[in-house]
Amino acid sequence: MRTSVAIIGAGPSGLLLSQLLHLQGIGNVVLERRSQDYVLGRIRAGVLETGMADLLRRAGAGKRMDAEGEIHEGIEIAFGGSCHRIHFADLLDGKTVMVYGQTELTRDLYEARAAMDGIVIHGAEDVAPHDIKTDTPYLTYTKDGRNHRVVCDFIIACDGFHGVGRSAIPPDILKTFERVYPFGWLGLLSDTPPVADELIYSYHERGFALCSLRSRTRSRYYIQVGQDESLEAWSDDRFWDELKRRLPQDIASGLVTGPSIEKSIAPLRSFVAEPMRHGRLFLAGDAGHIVPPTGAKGLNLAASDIQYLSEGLIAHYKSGDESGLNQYSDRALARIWKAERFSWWMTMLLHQFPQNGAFGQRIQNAELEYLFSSRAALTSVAENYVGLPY
Ligand code: FAS
Ligand code: PHB
Repeated sequence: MRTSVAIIGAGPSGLLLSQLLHLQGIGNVVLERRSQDYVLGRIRAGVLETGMADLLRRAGAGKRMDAEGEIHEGIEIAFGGSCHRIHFADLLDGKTVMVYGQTELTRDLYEARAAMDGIVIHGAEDVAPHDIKTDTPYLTYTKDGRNHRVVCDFIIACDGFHGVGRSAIPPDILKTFERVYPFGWLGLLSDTPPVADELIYSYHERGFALCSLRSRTRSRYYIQVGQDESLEAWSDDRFWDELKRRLPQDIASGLVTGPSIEKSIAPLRSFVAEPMRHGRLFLAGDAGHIVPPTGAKGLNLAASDIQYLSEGLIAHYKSGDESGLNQYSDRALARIWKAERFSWWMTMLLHQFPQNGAFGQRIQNAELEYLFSSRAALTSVAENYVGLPY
């Protein structure tokens, strides 16, 4: 097969890029190793920056988000037994975030791809990039026991943290930066009404907790757990009891519990790969970077990568202008590192680090008290949370 752009991975990054290119008449193929059901079965992000929401609308996949998503004007930070609001709209002249699950937006992107007869090949195994330093790179893969080749102009690795794209960059070229946190997030999804109108991030001596939502009838909760914690050790009842202990009394008393429809533990790490281009291979989304989900940046960084990359590819094909592609890595990394900083800072602020001792806890408490004593500090958190400019 021959196409202009070969994309590895049908997560939000790959599907969004595929849709944006197709809308400009640029042929592309997406190779996904899992089934569509598997991709849609993953429960991940919930908060969209304006940039991501606008990109989905431009991709013709924003209708259901605008109908079913929730506009949130702020978040709550719980500490010292009560909640404290960060009011984005007040601090930033009306700026907000959209609360709409990644699973749903991925479904919307799939539907938009199908409506345009986009080519998304599932069950593509052993995907491998070749000749990425030439003008005729190609991908090989196997499906149903048969070998296939996709000859293209560009290969875009949207294949996530565990994908193959990044490893195609020679080790003497690729630099990686990583911090692994000594805990994970145990997440639970339930068809119960959210405990509050907005998200609550809770700093508590027993550990971090987050109360989020997917709709007025579906809630998403997280609690910090040990790095080696096993899911089997956490019955629903144990999860609900622990969550209540980490919330202010007035919030905990209003928590509606119910059976989990999904429960999983995600490890937390900060990770960046540089550069995000090597010859005709580009990295986008989690293939190039990972953030701890505390700042709700993971999916939103994928959006700015895809915006920059789609602009560069469209300029290449429409006018032979290579500047967007040549600047992509530096431009994307400049925004990535600012989001890495914010996500790291939110994680260090709100989680328990026993190894940091009592001094560490005093510093966290001082940080929180300063934050809510200073409009400047609140404005800084707000502008990072709603999303820095592209
Ligand atoms: P993805 O990982 O979503 O998609 C990559 C795709 O490539 C997958 O479908 C995979 O099957 C496919 N693939 C991988 N290797 C392949 C190969 N060799 N061949 C073909 N296909 C291959 N972000 C937040 O903002 N908030 C959160 O709460 C949050 N929670 C998360 C929880 C977990 C467990 C994880 C892993 C991530 C979480 N994230 C969160 C981040 C997440 O939302 C990502 O930022 C987002 O999925 C990025 O999308 P993609 O770059 O498309 O990568
Ligand atoms: C979620 O709803 O899954 C979510 C929201 C905000 C975060 C992380 C996860 O920071």
